[in-house]
Amino acid sequence: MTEETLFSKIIDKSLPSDMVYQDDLVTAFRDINPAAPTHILIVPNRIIPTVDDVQDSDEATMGRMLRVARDLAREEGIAESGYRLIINCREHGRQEVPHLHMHLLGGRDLGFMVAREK
Ligand code: DGP
Repeated sequence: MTEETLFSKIIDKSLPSDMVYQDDLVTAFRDINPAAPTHILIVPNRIIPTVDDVQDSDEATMGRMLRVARDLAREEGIAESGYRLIINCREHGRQEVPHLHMHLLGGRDLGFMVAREK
């Protein structure tokens, strides 16, 4: 069995969060340290450590994450102005929590996608 993660405890509600959505495949909650007016994390209920660990059988879950992102962006009123979806992976991606998650960020101009090396 896969070990518990911070996010799996949020998913099973043993840790509190500002949860905005949950279904059979995914859960969404507000980031504890928001980087934009809207900053929501959309995570698979199944513990998948990184994008590199996604299985072919997770295809429906990956699609659900995008659909939920679209719906939440509309609910947050940022669909028209635009937003960014980010999934960090491992060390170079600066992934901090080893439970796959997609950041939904919006509500302001987010600047360039990646800081360029000087
Ligand atoms: P990443 O660097 O992609 O692994 O992003 C991890 C995000 O998780 C980071 O933006 C902060 C957020 N986070 C960490 N701990 C908690 C927590 O306990 N609750 C919530 N809601 N968010 C958390």
